[in-house]
Amino acid sequence: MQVVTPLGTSLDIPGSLAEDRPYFRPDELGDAVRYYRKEGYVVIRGLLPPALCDDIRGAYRRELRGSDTPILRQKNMRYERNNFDEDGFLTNPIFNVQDLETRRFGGFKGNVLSGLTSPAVARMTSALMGTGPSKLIQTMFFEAPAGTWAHQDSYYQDSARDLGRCVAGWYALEDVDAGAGRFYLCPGSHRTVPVLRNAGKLDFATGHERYKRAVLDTIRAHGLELRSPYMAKGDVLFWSSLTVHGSFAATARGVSRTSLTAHYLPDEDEMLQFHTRVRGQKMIRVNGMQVAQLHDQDVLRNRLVRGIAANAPGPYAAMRKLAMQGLFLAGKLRQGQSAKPAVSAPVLAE
Ligand SMILES: O=C(O)CCC(=O)C(=O)O
Ligand SMILES: [Fe+2]
Repeated sequence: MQVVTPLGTSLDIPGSLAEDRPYFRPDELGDAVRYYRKEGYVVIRGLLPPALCDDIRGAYRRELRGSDTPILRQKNMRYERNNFDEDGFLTNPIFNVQDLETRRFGGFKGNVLSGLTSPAVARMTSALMGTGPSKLIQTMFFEAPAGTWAHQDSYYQDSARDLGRCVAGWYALEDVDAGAGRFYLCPGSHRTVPVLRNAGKLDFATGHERYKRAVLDTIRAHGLELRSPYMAKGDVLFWSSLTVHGSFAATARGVSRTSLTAHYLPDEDEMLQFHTRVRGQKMIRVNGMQVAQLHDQDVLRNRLVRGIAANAPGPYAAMRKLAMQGLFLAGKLRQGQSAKPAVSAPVLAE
């Protein structure tokens, strides 16, 4: 099927399993790791049991879909109520499922975390990182096509030890139609392009739109390939925090791309946020894996913040923006106005 890329070009992407590379089964660990190191991503077919995918979607429909509780969202980091497109698919993806209030959303949260921390996943993420055990630091839930801009995850979060140590997974909870805004990545970009720093003209507080344009310019300048694997229910695509990726705009109607994404770090690494600060996180343990929480909604104080944020979104957003600008300004002052990144050169995954 032909889709339009963010460069305005047209691209043929596989519409079925038969049209794509076979990639790897969960037991082909060594080959999968070699592929990941070379290409900056790998697909593992059937890593999540299809029955669990159905359970997650069922719990979403039961607990979340009809709820009017404000929830933190991936697109704008605001507490919002659910929004749906004309086809009834959720358009504001959920940020950090692990922070959802257990009393309201316990079934959904439990099913999601059981998938994202399963022993099969833990084995894979730690093998891909080539370190010891891995921990889960961030999650998202999508239903409608998102059309996410091209980026390297490193710009938003990475390991404070070395850039590129963070591994993320895109979990298909259904067979994803080629017209439903499929996830894409640029193979090999973790090795061949530099890390675009969250600093100076491209910083998150004042230069986020410039950053998005700079990533597209980088894709053009390096002649990067865009690749969009076919994702069947239970397949997981892992990529490096240095690999350029995003998702296409929808080209068909009435199709969803129900999915989870999850970001992992080696257990002992701290999380670096915006290439600027080490972000401490509260850790819980699920399935033997450490899971980081940022805005745990089981804590009253966080629910009060949610109430303020949801009822006065304007002032809350303005406050957040100011805090963010302060963060980058403080960074620049520390570095003698040089806008030099807080970390040294990345260690590439190869
Ligand atoms: O699936 C998407 O639209 C983007 C997901 C993504 O970029 C991420 O989770 O890091
Ligand atoms: Fe991403």
